[in-house]
Amino acid sequence: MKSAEHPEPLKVRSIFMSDIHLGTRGCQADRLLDFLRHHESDNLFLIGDIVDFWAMSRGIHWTPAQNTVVQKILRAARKGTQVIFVPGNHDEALREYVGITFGDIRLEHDYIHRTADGRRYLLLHGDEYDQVTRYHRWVAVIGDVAYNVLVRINGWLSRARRRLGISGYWSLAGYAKRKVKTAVSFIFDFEDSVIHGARERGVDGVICGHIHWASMREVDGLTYVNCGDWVDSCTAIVEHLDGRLELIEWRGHRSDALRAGRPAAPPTEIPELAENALAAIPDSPTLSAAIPQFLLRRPDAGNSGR
Ligand SMILES: [Mn+2]
Repeated sequence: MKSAEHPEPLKVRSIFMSDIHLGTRGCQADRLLDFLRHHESDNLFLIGDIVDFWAMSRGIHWTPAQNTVVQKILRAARKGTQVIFVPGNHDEALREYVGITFGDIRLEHDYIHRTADGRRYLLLHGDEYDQVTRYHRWVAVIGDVAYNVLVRINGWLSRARRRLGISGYWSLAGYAKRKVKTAVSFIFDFEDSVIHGARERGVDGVICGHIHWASMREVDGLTYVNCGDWVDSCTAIVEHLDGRLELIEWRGHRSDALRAGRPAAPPTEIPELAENALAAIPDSPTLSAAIPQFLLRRPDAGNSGR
C-alpha cells in the first residue's frame, strides 16, 4: 500500500527499532507497518522487547497486523536486508540462542554497527542498566499495572479525540513521563549508566531501548540514542545513506519536528483529565518509586540482567 504523498519508500542504510511488544494489546502494529512501508533499508536492527513473551504467558493478543509485521521482517531478511535481533528482557528466552541465525535473522547479545561515516555504535537493549528491573521487581510490578492503566486510558482518549474530529495522536504516557519528576530522574539514571557502559567499550555511540523514551543527544563526545517504542511513542531511528542518524516519530508521514537532539514537540492541548489524574498520584515513596515504571511496559518477570 503506497500513499499518494510517498509513492516510493525512502531508501535508508539502517533502521533501528526496539520495544515493539508484539503479542500485547498495546502494540501499535498498524502504525509500525505504515512506517515500514515508507522506509527501505540495507540493515534492520531489532533492539529488544520485539515479542513480549512475558505478557503472552498471561494472555496473547495477536492481531493480523502483528502477523504482517513479522512477515514483513522475514521477507526483508530473505530479500537481502541484514536483520540483527538483540533480545531484550521481555524476549530474553531468545538470549539462549545468540550467535545463531534463524530464517536469515541473526541473534546477538549486543552488536557493534559501523555507520557509513565510520562511527562505531554499540547496540544493546539496556535492561542490564536498569536498577529497578534488576533489583526491585516488586516495584516494577506496581509500575507495570499503572502503565497499563495509562495506556488503556490513552486509548479511550484517542477514540474520543477522533470522534470529536481532533486530528493527531496524543500520548498520555508521554505526557506523564515529561511531567513526573521521578520519571525524569529515572530516565537520567538509566541514560547515565548506559553512557558509562558504552564509554568503557570505547565506541562512538550507543543505541538502546528499554525505557520507552526516544532520544538522540551528544554527551561529552559520545552519542546516546534510544529507539523509543511502538506501544506509545511510535519512534524509530534511521541511518541515512551518508551515515547521519535521525530520530523519527511516525505520524503517518515524515516530519521535521523531531530531529537530532531535539525533544518531541510538547502536546498542543492537554486534556484536563490527564492533569487531574497525575495530580491525584499521592506523594508516597513507594508510589514515587513505581512511577518511573510507567516507562517499562510489563517488566521482567524472570531473571533480570543478561
Ligand atoms: Mn525492556
